[in-house]
Amino acid sequence: MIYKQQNVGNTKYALGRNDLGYWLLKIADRKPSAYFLGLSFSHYYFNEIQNQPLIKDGVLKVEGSLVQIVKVPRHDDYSAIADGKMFKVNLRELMKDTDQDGYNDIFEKCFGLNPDDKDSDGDGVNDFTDINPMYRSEKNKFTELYEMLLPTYAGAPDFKKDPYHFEVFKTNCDYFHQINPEEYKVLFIPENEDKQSYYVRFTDVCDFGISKIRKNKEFPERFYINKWDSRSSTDYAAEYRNGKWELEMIGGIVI
Ligand SMILES: [Ca+2]
Ligand SMILES: [Ca+2]
Ligand SMILES: [Ca+2]
Repeated sequence: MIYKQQNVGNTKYALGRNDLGYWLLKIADRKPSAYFLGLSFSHYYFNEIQNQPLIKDGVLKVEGSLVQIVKVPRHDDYSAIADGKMFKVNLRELMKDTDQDGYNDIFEKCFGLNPDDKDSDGDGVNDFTDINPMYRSEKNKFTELYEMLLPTYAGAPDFKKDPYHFEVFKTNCDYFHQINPEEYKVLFIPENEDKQSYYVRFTDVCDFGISKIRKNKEFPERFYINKWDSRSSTDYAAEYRNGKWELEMIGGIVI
């Protein structure tokens, strides 16, 4: 979603939002870049019509309200607690990219990447192009099980080419962390609140989840795993046979 666009000299700016939050988009010399604002959509609502210039004197100015999200099933409702606000963000602070990897410091801090290292997980691939920038990918049967259960988007745009599109999962599972997804970039949030950044603690950025893998004590080759999204939750029994996982749906609910 794009809010407002503005040209400043030869540079084009726009305010946008995706599943992670708000971004300032910039096109200079035909080169696009995006800077994460770090302002949670759980707390900040931006007016769809912006009457003032977006950029002025090195400051980004956004009109909106301070809100509180009231959760109702399937969608969020907003209730404003203060209307008619003007939010100001210093452009120099916003665009600061200490390690020059293409993600601004604010984004890296909000999502647990290293703002001082181009290659947060040390696998030789820079954060900006790494499909799983937080953890090194490993290949084993349990990471394979997670890869099989990842949500897919049939006929969707090629998210892999979009460095600003991520699926975010909340998990402490090492096997899940080590996936090498095919369709889109991934980020992981720690399960423990005290290890989460302020931003993700207060912003609902997870649309999907996959549980830890549970063992069956009597049948060591049988495992259980649960997958959920905003509308459903499915339980699977999984068995690894002849180098392949066989999944059996054993329960679930639709909301
Ligand atoms: Ca950076
Ligand atoms: Ca980095
Ligand atoms: Ca990397």
